[in-house]
Amino acid sequence: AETSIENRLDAFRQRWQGKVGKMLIGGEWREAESGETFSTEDPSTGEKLADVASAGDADVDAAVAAARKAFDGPWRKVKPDERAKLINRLADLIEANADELALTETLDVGRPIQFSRIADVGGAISQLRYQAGWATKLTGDTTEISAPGEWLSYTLREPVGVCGQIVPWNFPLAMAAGKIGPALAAGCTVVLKPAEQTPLSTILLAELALEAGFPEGVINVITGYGRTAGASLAAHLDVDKVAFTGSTQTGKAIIDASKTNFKRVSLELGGKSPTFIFADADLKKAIPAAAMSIFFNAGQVCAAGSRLFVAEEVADQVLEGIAGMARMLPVGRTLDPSTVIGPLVSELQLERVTGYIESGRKEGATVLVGGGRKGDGPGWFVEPTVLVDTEASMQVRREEIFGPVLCATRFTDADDADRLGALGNETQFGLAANIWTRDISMAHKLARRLKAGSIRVNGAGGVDPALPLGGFKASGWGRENGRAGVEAYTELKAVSVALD
Ligand code: TXE
Repeated sequence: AETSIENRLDAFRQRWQGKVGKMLIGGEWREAESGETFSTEDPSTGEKLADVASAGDADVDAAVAAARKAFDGPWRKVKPDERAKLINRLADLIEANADELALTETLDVGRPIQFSRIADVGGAISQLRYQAGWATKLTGDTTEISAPGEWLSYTLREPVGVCGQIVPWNFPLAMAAGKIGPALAAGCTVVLKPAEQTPLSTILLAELALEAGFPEGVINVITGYGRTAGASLAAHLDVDKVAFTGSTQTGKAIIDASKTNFKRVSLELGGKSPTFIFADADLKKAIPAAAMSIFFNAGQVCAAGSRLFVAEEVADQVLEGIAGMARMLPVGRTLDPSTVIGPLVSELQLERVTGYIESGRKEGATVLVGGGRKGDGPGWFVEPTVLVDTEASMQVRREEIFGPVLCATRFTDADDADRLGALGNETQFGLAANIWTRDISMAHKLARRLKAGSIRVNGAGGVDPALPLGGFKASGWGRENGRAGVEAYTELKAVSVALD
């Protein structure tokens, strides 16, 4: 049975108030060597939730050294089935602590309480259970080679080593699980850094990892700012791989920093994903899905459907339908169980998003619904917004807004798959796309033409750990999840033995 919200809030306050959230380094809980801290707030109210340690170079060094020691020592000897058991045990502990984790995510991220249990806690559990399975299933190949004589040639898949993992603030717990899961399954050790806006659930995750029985140093958590702790981790000479999810701009900084030692880099960056609704689509499904694709989590989703291309014949009906949802969806504080749309994560994000809406107005877009901040605080709420008459050249059509702002455009019958594909591909991004049509050939033709890592046809949904996730172009490097995701935590080695 779920404990009441009041009891859970009391427990939360007791857990965090007047204390400094510590970092897990080499199995020990530590404050920053400098003694510096920073605070995190509830985006619904602007109130401070907790202070946590602010890592500097010395702390990053210590965490990397601990991860190295574990990688070279005890973790090496842990067999695949034992790694799987540990990862599954962590998933079980997350399940057992679902109430606390869900409330923490609601308060720290600004996730409406009705979603945090399924999206955050459920997402983390499914990630870990899926990834645990890979620990016992990674294999190399044997191959005949063409050199003279008789040979035995085979490939070894080895863990890449010490991994720095940098996570953003929109889905901290689920993304942290999605990062550590494949790394641990492959036999790597990790130094994980949550975003400075949302460190709390990752600290809880570290506690549960200790309880699950991971050897010390296998999972290290450092909290801190991107420009200090994040940059230091990305540049560290003893980190073998950095896995990053966040903005395209910071992705570039990660690439630069990785040059110190040619560490492996995987990047899951921004998006500007299109939704196509054709005249023959099942509009009863397409309209709410298109609306939730951009309004869910107040648009703070990398794969959000932020550009809508709708067939002229049904455009009025679709736009009115989406606008109706924008007016009707309850926007409000995250602890209210009826809230569907919560706040943006910070005042800075509020300024960014309202700034984009203004720029759209200035460049000639029309606001069909919404159009600005909701209320005047406290809390960083933005009205679900639809901009129509948008042009490809507009900033709102080209850049990731990361707020509940949809840019809509009509297309006509004359637009064939080539032309629509080009429309979909008009931005620097290529993360995801949604297609709504009953014309199966058109759906498959368009899916081929779109430069996007994930495509959904006639259905909506979030991340599934079995499916590769990642982007074309400026949306990133590599794929997370699926086989490709776990293999990205391995090095491939070819061994040839002359048998003659
Ligand atoms: O992201 P950053 P921000 C996009 C979205 C949003 C914009 C800005 O468009 O409006 O980014 O958000 C760490 N070296 N996305 O500024 O900076 C930082 O501490 C190493 C899309 O919050 O990318 C945090 O842990 N690390 C995205 C993480 O990077 C650095 C989700 C993300 O922060 C660093 C989030 C540095 N130099 C934002 N600078 C998605 N793909 O879902 C920062 N960090």
